[in-house]
Amino acid sequence: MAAEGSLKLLGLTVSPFVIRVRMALQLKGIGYEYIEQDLFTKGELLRKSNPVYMKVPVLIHDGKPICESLAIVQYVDEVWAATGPSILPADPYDRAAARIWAAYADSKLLPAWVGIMWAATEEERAEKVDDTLAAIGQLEEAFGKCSKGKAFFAGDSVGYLDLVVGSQLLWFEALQKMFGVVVVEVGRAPLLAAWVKQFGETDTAKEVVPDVDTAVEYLTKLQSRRAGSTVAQLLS
Ligand SMILES: N[C@@H](CCC(=O)N[C@@H](CS)C(=O)NCC(=O)O)C(=O)O
Repeated sequence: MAAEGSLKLLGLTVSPFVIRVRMALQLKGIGYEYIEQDLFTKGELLRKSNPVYMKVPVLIHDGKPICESLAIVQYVDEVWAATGPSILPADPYDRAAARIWAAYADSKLLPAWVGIMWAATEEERAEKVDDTLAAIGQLEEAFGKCSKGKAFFAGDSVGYLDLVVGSQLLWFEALQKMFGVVVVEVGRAPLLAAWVKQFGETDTAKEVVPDVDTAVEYLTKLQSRRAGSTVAQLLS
């Protein structure tokens, strides 16, 4: 296990990308120093650690920075393979499926719901809601296949795909609160609706995910500071 101080995480509390990394570290029971970043000013440490994208999360392990949340979660799983539960499935086919659906969740689902928040017109918002629900429909099917009848994407307990999709649930709540949009609706996605409930009750979610009001406040602040700008700096 990493000693305190040799593992640092540069993050933003409400970022789904950061949340999934914190969940991975929580699952493994690994201690780390968390350093919240101001993405409006971007400090020296972030610029130096992730000079290509200057985005969070960045994990700094013994002075070596690792960026991109999916790469970080896989890194954590490999480096601390002997600590805590495995995050990626052991079976190569299941592992490939989890990676494929994780890529889908980030490339299709996430931009769709981010689009709901930043839509310029009601028409555009309705389009983004449709895109989001279509992606949820795909993930409902994926859940059926991956979970094999169990409670989580990974089976009996939380794994890679649970973290990748689960890290976005905070914002689903925020979307409901701010725009009245129900992303995972029991009639359309019964398996995912049951999973959302189960996932929310895990220690992983309880210890890592902030209160929905934190997300709402952050978005409200962004909206006022970036009127007319795109979402690129928040979540892409
Ligand atoms: N693909 C990246 C995305 C990370 C990302 O977009 N982070 C946002 C916060 S949610 C960020 O740092 N934005 C700052 C910027 O775009 O300048 C990952 O998976 O880590």
